[in-house]
Amino acid sequence: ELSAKIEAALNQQVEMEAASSQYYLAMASWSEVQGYNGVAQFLYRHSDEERVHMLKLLKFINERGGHGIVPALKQPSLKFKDLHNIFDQVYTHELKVSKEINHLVDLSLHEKDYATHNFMQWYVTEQIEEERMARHILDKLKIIGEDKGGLYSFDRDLAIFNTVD
Ligand code: OFO
Repeated sequence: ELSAKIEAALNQQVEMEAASSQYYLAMASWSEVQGYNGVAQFLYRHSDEERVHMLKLLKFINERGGHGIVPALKQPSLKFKDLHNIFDQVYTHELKVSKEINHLVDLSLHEKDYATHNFMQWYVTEQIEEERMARHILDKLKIIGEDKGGLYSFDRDLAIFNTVD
């Protein structure tokens, strides 16, 4: 059985994952309009993965006798300066998500909710991967700088860059 405190915290995380999905969807759409189809494919996939993260939490809440709340969503940023700007935002956002996940892990221990603590380990592992991926992409973009040929190859490579959800 979930305590009211844990249920509220889990629902907050539902909202964060849903917001992540929206952010990445807006980035995908912008990239597609700019002609970066590979980047767009990558971001559409990433947006879908965030929805899966959201659903997993929602179902866990319901399984444990709570009520998973479908959140209202704010409109995300629609315009971006360039790809550097997009992936800077992805990285910053993932760091923020990791912080929230850690907070939930902390809280579940504090509340002696070991089932939630155990469930959250999947997210801890996932965030290692999310941060690693965002850092890896930023490193590549740093090498490329403003080189047009580099950006062209980057876009092509991202179409098949695998993310693990
Ligand atoms: Fe849900 O992992 Fe990214 O935000």
